[in-house]
Parts: sequence; C-alpha cells; structure tokens
Amino acid sequence: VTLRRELHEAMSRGDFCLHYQPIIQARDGKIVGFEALLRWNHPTLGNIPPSKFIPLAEQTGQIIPLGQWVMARACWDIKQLNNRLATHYFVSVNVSPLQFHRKDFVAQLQIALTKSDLAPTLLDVEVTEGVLVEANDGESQTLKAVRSMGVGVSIDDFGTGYSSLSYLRKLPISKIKLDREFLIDIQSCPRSAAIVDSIIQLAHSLDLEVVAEGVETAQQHRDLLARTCDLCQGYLYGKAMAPHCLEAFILECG
Ligand code: G
Ligand code: G
Ligand code: MN
Ligand code: NA
Repeated sequence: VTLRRELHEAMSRGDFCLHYQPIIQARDGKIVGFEALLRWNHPTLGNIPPSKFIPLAEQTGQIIPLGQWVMARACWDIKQLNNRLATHYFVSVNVSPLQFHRKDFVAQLQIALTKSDLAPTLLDVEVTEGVLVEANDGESQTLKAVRSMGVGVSIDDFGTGYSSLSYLRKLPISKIKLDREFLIDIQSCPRSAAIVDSIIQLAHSLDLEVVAEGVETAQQHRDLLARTCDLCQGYLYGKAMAPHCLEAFILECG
C-alpha cells in the first residue's frame, strides 16, 4: 500500500499529532509563542517527515481536512496551555496554498477560534511567498478578512522563493520569517550578513516583525540581536515538542 493511499486511514487512525516549537523574543529570550508542526507517526514505518507527506496530502486533496484539523487542534492546544499557565502565548500555523485558496478558508479559521475560544490576536497563519506574489483580488480580500479578524499573517521561508517585493506594499502582512539559509554563515560571510541586515531594515520600515528561523548557536543569537531582529526560533531555544512536554519546558526555560 502506498503512503498516498494510507493518508486517509492515518487520519481516522489518529496517527497525526502536532508538536510545538518555541518562538522567543530576541531581546530577553522570553518565550512568546509556538509554531505548530505536524507529525505523522506511522504504526510500522515510524515518523514520516512533513516534507514527504505534505506534498502527497496536497496531491490527494487530503490537505484540506488535515489542514482544518491542524488549525482547530493548534488553537485548542495553545488555549489550554494559556489557561493552565495564565499566559498569552501565540500559535503560528502553517497553511498550504490549497487551503488558503479555498473560499471557506476564513470561515474555517473562525470555527477554529470559536471552538477553542482562543483570542484571534494569538493566532498567526504562515503562508509562503508564492501565495502572496500570485495573489489576485480574491486572495487579497481573504488576507484583509483574516487581518480584520485580528489574526496575523506571517511569510514563511522569506527570501528564498521570489524576488518580487511589491506584494509587501500591497498586502496586509504582519511578520516575516527569515529563512534559516541566511543565518548559516552570517558570521563568516559578509554577504549573508548584509542580506539579513537589509531584510530586517526593510521589514521594520514597513512595520513588520521579523522572526529568524533555525537559530542554532549563541553567536547567531547575538548577531541577530545586534541587528535588532525581533523574534527567534531554532534548536538553540528548543525543538518542536509534544503538547504534554510544553508546561515543564516553559517552567524550566521561561
Ligand atoms: O520541522 P519540520 O520538519 O516539521 O517541517 C518541515 C516542513 O513542513 C516545513 O516547511 C513546514 O512548513 C511544513 N509543515 C509542518 N507542519 C505543517 C502543517 O501543519 N501544514 C503544512 N501545510 N505544512 C506543514
Ligand atoms: O518551513 P518551516 O519553517 O515551516 O519549517 C520549520 C522547519 O525547520 C521544521 O522542519 C523544523 O524542525 C526545522 N527547524 C526548526 N529549528 C531548526 C534549527 O534550529 N535548525 C534546523 N536545521 N532546522 C530547524
Ligand atoms: Mn513554518
Ligand atoms: Na520556514
């Protein structure tokens, strides 16, 4: 049986779960939110990475029910965490272009928020640049509707996909997520450092927050802080973890 055919059973079998990776404030290292990352724990094959199964789910259309489940579950989990700890962490949820392009996307967001009772300002949706570069009138309207609900919009993998920046001017974005690629040699390569600098300045001049992804070393953290990066995410602070591990992690790392 191919993985593609198993996706459907996997959902009803309850193979999928969400893990959460901390996002911290660069200036004080405090946790401010989490990115929800989908995991497929297959009964015989073990963990199957999202890079393998997300494309399959997109080909089969399973990404729609799966994406709706992710959205609802992520809002629910973070609301429960915030209730237990009296905190206001946000959750950032990856959205496939196929989900975003559906006309019921905004309604699905609303359902997830209503069922979980999570404040809309504590939800971000992550979309890739492709969605924004190619946005037509309908999609601009969707973005506006999302933002007017109070939900944030982050650009994932910023800087890797397209060179067009005109959408930044036209569309109501709230954060950009600087791709890991630019951090890898920020110390040794003046060109990478210059790109990071420029992206952060561009973002700030447009009132956007910057999240640096894939921060692995204390030196990278210092370099980002010196460049006034707002938020950071990466193995330096914590890997994605199961919801039941979050409370202990937070109490330990604040
Ligand atoms: O940590 P990681 O291997 O989980 O993530 C790999 C890729 O899978 C990332 O590009 C991430 O955006 C994507 N991804 C993870 N979870 C989801 C999800 O719930 N929905 C979608 N569409 N993509 C996801
Ligand atoms: O594409 P997206 O940014 O949504 O996916 C995040 C991916 O980056 C996940 O696969 C996650 O496991 C991975 N990731 C998160 N932090 C780090 C890090 O510090 N180093 C590396 N190499 N990967 C990371
Ligand atoms: Mn992401
Ligand atoms: Na990313």
